[in-house]
Amino acid sequence: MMKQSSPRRALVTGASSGIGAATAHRLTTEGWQVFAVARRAEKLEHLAEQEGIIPLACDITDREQVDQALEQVQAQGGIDTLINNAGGALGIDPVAEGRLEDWRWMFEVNVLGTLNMIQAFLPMLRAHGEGTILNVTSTAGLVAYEGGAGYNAAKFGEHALTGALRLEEAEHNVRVIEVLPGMVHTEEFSAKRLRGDAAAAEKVYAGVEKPLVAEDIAEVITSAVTLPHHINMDQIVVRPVAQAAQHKVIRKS
Ligand code: 8X3
Repeated sequence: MMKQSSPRRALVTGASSGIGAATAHRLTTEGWQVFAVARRAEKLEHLAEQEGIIPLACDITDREQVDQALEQVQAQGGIDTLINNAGGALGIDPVAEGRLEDWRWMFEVNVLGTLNMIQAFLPMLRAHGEGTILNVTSTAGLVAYEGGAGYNAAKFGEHALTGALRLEEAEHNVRVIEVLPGMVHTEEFSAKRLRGDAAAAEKVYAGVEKPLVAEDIAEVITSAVTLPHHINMDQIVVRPVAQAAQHKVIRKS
């Protein structure tokens, strides 16, 4: 069996911005080598300047592209850690009016894209001997809320996939970590969900003292994957103090 390689090597999806970009940066400052994956190559250019980051353009919803990414990673030494961060929400419609195309996109990127990555990279992680998979899901995968149904359904799905995977992979010594962020103020999450309405997106965080930022989640992810391999932080729910629960957010005007 191989031991943890030195330096550690990860692949991070959704790495062009937000939590993914912050995680790629944070890991490289800790001495890791990081394959930074995003759909469009031009969105990864700014990352390429950082030592230790290898940009890799790949649409995770396209299995052929994922298999090509696997080949490139294999050719460049492989990974011991897969961080499935790509995902997102689209729309805040009630179930009665939800748009099928939004639901489809959310299932594709949150559930099936994650599945593609796991299926492609599992043999490499098993062969390593001390592999790690970390899925960034959401508190939306634990509690449903009004206007959240499509995103809730997708994140409940990704949460379930993660739980089953942990049970299945323990015998292969692949640890499976789930990070479930609550309210995180990133430049893209709410803007995308609210179809580009920047003012409405800012209102999501209005009056919230110290909402979490991408770097906060990157810190949690880095801690979890840096712990000795026999320690599995299997579910980590991360919220700002001001968000005591999905339905209870303290706002100061
Ligand atoms: C984001 C958290 O509260 O918008 O995944 O569902 S929330």
